[in-house]
Amino acid sequence: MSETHVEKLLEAVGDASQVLILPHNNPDPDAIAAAVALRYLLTEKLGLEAHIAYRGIIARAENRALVRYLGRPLQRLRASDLQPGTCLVLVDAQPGAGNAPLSPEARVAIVIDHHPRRDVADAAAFVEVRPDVGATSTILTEYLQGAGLKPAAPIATALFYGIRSDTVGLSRGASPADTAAFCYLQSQVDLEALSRIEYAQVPAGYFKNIVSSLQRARVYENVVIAYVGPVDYPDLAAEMADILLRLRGIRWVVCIGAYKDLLTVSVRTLNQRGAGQLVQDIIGDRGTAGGHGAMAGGQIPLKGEDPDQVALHLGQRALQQLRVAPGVTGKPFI
Ligand SMILES: [Mn+2]
Repeated sequence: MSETHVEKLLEAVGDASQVLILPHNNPDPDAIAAAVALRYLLTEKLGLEAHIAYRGIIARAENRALVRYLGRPLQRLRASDLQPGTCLVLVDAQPGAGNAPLSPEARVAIVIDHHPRRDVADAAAFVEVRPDVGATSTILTEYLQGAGLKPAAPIATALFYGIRSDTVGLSRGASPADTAAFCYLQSQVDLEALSRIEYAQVPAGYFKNIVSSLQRARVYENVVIAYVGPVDYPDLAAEMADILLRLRGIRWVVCIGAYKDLLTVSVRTLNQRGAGQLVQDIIGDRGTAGGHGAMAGGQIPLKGEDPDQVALHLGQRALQQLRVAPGVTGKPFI
């Protein structure tokens, strides 16, 4: 990445007195790492201290370990953070996306993301949306390189982990840019910290959720549909979907969890494409959906409906879309 490209990003900050960096809701390692790396870039190049704020919760054990390791750089977003004159930056998300922390009308100055491009992003002064890239952390690594900055171990470790988790170790949706960033960061990674993050201990409830997901999962040919029921935090359906995709003979997993008054849906496939489309097809206009070729997710607000009924309906829609014959009955596998 060229220095002039970095300059354009820095120019988009303009004369804002405050910069607020916002990852997507329930931020994952890629979003957290991208936010922290961008804050570092702005501090080094513009001498200003940006803040990072998020909506939702950081609950997954690995993500909690990551933010602990980084010195808790994220604060919960408060209404008072959104003062006029604040330069708003979205990372790993776009205006109008279901998991974006701002309304589509919010005046966002900078968007850096790798999800499929949305038109609303065009209103921002600086937009870098690269759906061909596997992680926003890759884009931020390129910015740091372009700016001639060598991040210290914590940021390098976070970016490395961001790329690794979003691309499942470069095996899903990774591009040559991801491989290049991954290799560049590798020598700067704090391996001990990385292992503490990746193998963070989990609460007992995690195993209870695994047991109930496995018991409730049903296999339809090469598709698993799992309605996990109530989950302790919204990311859990995604974690379970990752686990279930390892079942021999399976190419598609649709995992649904109920969190507060939301149903969260996670789709995983061994195919390199189709997950984002499937989650959009099954959710339709009842909620929001987004994602990539091999992994995608969405959510549906429950307006007093029975979560079990809605989940059942979503599962049936998924089977239809995946062309599983209507006569096929789901079988438990344990
Ligand atoms: Mn990402």
